[in-house]
Amino acid sequence: MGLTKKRFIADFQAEALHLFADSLENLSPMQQYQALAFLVKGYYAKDWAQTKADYDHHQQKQVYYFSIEFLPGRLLASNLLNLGIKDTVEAGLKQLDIDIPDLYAQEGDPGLGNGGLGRLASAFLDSMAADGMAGNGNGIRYQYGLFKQRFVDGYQVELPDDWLRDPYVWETRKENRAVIVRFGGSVYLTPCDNGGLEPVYQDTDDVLAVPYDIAMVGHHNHMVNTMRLWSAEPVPGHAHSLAEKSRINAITQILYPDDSDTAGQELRLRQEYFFTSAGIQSIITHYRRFHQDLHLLPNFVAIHINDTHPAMAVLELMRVLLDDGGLSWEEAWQITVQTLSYTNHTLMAEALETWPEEMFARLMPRLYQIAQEVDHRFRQTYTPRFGGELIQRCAPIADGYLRMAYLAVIGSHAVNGVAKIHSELLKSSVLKDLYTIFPERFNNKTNGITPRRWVQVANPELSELIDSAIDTGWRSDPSLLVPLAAHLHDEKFLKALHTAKKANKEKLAAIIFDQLGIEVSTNAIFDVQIKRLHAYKRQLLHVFGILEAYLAIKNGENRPSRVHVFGAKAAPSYRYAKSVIRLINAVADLVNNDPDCKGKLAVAFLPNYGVSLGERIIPAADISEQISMAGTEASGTSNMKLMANGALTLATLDGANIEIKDAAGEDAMAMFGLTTPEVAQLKASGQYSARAIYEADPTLHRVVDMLTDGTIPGITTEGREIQDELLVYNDTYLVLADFRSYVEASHKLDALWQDPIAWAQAALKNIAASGQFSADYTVARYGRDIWDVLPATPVGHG
Ligand code: DL6
Repeated sequence: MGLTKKRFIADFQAEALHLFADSLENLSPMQQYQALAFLVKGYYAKDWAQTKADYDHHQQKQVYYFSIEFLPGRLLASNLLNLGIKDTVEAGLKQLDIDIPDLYAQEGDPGLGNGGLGRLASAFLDSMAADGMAGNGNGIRYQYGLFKQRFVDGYQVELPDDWLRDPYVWETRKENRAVIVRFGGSVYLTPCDNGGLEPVYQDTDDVLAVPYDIAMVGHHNHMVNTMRLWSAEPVPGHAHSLAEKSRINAITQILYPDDSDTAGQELRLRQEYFFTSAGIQSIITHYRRFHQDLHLLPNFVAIHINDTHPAMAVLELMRVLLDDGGLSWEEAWQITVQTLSYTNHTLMAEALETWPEEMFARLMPRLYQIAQEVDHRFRQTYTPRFGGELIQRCAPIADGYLRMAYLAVIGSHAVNGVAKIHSELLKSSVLKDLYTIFPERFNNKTNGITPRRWVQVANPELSELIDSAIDTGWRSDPSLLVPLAAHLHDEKFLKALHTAKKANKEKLAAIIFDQLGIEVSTNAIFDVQIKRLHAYKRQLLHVFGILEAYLAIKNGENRPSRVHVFGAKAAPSYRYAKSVIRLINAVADLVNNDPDCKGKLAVAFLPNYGVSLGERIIPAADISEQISMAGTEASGTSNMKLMANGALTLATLDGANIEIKDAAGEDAMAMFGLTTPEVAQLKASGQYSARAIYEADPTLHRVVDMLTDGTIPGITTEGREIQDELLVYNDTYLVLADFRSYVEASHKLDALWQDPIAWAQAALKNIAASGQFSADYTVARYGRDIWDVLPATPVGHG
């Protein structure tokens, strides 16, 4: 948009006056932020309305991305960037003498997700808008986001994340689009006029689903899509008791701080049905404003099931088509399968959702009837060809449970994993039987990230350097980063790369000092691991690497200086993960307070990791730790963000690390550890003995002993628990098996660090190859292969 600095300043002053009846300079930073955010909302409002009108007018096919989690991060800077007015606005703020970083920091960070899955969903919404695809998000407006993490005596303490305490400027309540979601009661079928059967509901618990819409602003294309988050409220005019009211409010009150099990089962199930039903109903209502014929639904609507949480979209869409649309089962089923698609994000058995039949039938009796019919027909259709045993293994209902991943595959025309290896493993393990039946449905869509946020907004130093070398085309088309590799032998450029990294390290060092009181040297290697705390991600292996270095330093060995930076939340009910947090903090205390380690080794565990903290850590990273046991991390996305910022990946051959290796080259990273087939073979052989490895490696022996011998003060209980997991329960995630090769790979990086030019070259190779992981290309591939929706904005050659 053609905005001048002068005009912006006048608009901003007028907005401040309008909102707060005062002049800008008298407002608090929070008020100034709100005035600016409201102003920006006004700048795109017309495009938002126009985009919706255009989609309706051209009857463009719409994608609805159903996800129980979204992690949009702060929106002010990214909206300004996408509108093309960031530089103008910042120049205006400067003229007004407003502290720009402080202003941005006023914005809350909506913690509406746990980790990678939620962030990916938000990246996809951002990219669909950038690509000019008609993409909508559909989720839950949790009143409390993921907990705020604090450390007290090294222990994780969870505080409520009351993110709506200050008004959330970006949302717009759409009361006129509210729908009713029905729970419980009973349902029976009765003959109706057209000779069929129609359901009659009795004694249902009705809940009003009220949508709050948030704009997803496209990059420089005047297109603005919508993320719709639903809030549960009592139905006006219904005589709800107080207890009923609080049960209704509870539906959208909290996000489950756990992505790996179904804690709080019944409420979680209610949440899933709530946002799925509200989404489907509103899609069909909108569709029916323009079309009579429901058979054409797949021509105009694609609904994507992000992990299994919205898998009951299969049943809910069937319900609406059968009961409200009056279609036959066969017609409704064909439409449903053509409309739906599903992404699996994990192979972990504990994360594959199942629901007890009794609970499901009690909460959603009509959906349960439909599920039984789906199950019955599935068995009837495929048993003759595939045999009863295979069908029993993969039917949607078995042994008293509904199996949501299986239901999602059976009710979708496309199923994908999120990295090449993960998609292959789906076919050979958890979804093997369904792959046998429906091979044509399976495909891979490797995850992607938003370089606009992770490079352009988070790392202006690097962005400007790239501009100076290859011009600005990469900002819209990150595949144009490839020619950066021409600077591989340009020493001036390599030095400038180092300087840009150093500037980001200075900023992170200031945050570390501010938050933890730890002084770190920015000449050190910044070695970063940022992700949910889970045993399979093996933060423990990283800790063991630190202890190995600690022992070496105590032994007088000279190593390049390293600062180990962690960011990780553990699910409150995940005891082992919390013990690892306690251990990391205890190791930090040990190392940071040991004079022998000064300037050589430091550990900083920054609390409350989330999108905004990620934006501070990632640009400063030299090493990206991606060290899950091979075959467990579906893809990972922090690996892509860190790579794009020039960090060298220290990794197992797991998830998207493999594709990063193929893109950047093996010499631009450090790979180690058992491969997925080796892990599988070792486990299957029954020959693995963690104790034998421990006995055979004196350094490892010493490291494992440190957990309980008092060297690391304050971890008596946790140290024992972790040691038992390794030596008594035989090390589920093969930490000891990979220890030696991990340490060797890490030493390889130490050696490379001694040659700053060689290091900068490796960093450059990563940056130049990172463009292919832009989510703009990922969603374009979803559009082409799955949704049948083409980008309206050219997206380059990713
Ligand atoms: O696909 C996004 C993200 C992947 O990058 C991670 O590898 C994967 O762990 C995560 N999966 C989940 C699902 N639940 N669990 N566990 O969050 O998805």
